[in-house]
Amino acid sequence: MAKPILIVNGPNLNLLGAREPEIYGHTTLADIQSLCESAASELGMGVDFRQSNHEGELIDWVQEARLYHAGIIINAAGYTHTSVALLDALRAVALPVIEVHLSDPKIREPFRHLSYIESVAAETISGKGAAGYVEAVGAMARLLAARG
Ligand code: CA2
Repeated sequence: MAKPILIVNGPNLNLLGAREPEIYGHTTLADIQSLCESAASELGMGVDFRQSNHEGELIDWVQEARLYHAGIIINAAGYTHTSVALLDALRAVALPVIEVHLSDPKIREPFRHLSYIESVAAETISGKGAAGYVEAVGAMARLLAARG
């Protein structure tokens, strides 16, 4: 059985659909999980979809992915712009990484313009809402197929 893709979501994304719909839309994280599961299943893949508000837990999951997952799709949320530690973990596991954001941080406040994750990501998909996650699943399938 092929290893699943790990989809990691960072702090506050559990609030999706309940707060700030003008920025993040009305889709909940559970809706996004279902969309990703369907997209992956159509491509013959599985996904392991997680969210945490804790940097250390996100890092533990990334480290464990080395053994249990084929690649990592990550929306590190606020940690995108602050976490060298998460970047180090992503570098250490040496799995294919795709960065995804619901909004486009590059056209928001200046403190969101720096992404630590970007340097390790094969691709960054931003500003497409939940559809960006589905696109990321397709992109990961192509990356994994190209690696053989
Ligand atoms: O656009 C994205 O996906 C972000 O990663 C979302 C982060 C933000 O810090 C990044 O700059 C861009 C924030 C996630 C917080 O999500 C909320 C959802 C609903 C209500 C409040 C926060």
